[in-house]
Amino acid sequence: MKSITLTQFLTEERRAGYGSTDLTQLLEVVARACKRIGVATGKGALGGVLGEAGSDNVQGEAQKKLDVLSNEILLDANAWGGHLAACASEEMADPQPIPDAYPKGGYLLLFDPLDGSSNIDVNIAVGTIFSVLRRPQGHRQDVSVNEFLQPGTQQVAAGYVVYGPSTLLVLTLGHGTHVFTLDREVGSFILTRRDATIPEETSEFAVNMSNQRYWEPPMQRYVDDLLAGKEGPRERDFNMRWVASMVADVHRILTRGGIFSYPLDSKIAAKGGKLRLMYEANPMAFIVEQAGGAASTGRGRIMDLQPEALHQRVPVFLGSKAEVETAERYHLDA
Ligand code: FBP
Repeated sequence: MKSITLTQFLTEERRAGYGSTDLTQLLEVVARACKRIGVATGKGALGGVLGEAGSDNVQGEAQKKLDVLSNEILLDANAWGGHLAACASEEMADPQPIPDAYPKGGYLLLFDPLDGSSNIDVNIAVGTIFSVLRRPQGHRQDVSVNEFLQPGTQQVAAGYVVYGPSTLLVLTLGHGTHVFTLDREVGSFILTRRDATIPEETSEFAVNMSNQRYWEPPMQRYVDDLLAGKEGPRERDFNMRWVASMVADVHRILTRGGIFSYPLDSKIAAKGGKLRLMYEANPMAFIVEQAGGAASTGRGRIMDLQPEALHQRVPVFLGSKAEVETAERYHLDA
């Protein structure tokens, strides 16, 4: 099969009415930046990138050196291209406007520069997650944080990169979900799975079970019934997986089905959840829905949520459609 590069794929998508020249170039810049993050991640201790950075992010979490480095790589790469008006990141309290030295474009980029931070120092797959929005009509010169607070349905593109045994880019422009593998010799992302689809049914769930005693009663019942297996009301056995890197858990689900959940629990209730809506839940929801899956808070579609804050957190249930709907029923019928 003739190999299709990311550039060729985006050009064909554009001809099919998905995206624009600016969006194509923006996604190529993001992909190139992720190649650099992949190189830094791959160097590990040899690159001096392991361990803590000695600073906290806006969420009050200790930043890893790779969190800070990945954030800088994405900001630098996207500063001069002329496609963006501003970037927002898990590692920055406020959006960063494009420097006045460079032309501003019509798009807004949000990212989690290094997802799965707790796995960096133990050499388990980590990733980058990103989401692209258009600037609202009639916006003023200076970018305000309110311009970013658009529902997930307004995303024009979303993706994640997994830095694992191979480096994979998973992307949607609202016309299916597609997987690219980095050819490390050539340095190009090559299309290796077009129109990825998530099986409707699954017998595999992913959740941090150590939080069980803090979960709401509906979640307790839902997981109790999964664990009861074929002797229980679900009448079949379920397997469990938890990598603790959302990108890796979601990629497993994109590959063979499953349900990923980070539900509300009494430890994080005041924060509204663990995972961030704008640069974790929304982009993953867009990718999963475009692959035939579903993404819910447990009580409603994630992408229909009207964001109230840039670093807002939400409960997350995503993956195989029928299983996400089942999890929702446990919460809505409660
Ligand atoms: P960050 O690493 O970007 O902060 O992301 C949060 C995250 O690491 C997800 O990737 C993962 O699914 C979850 O937190 C793991 O949570 P826990 O440490 O409770 O298992």
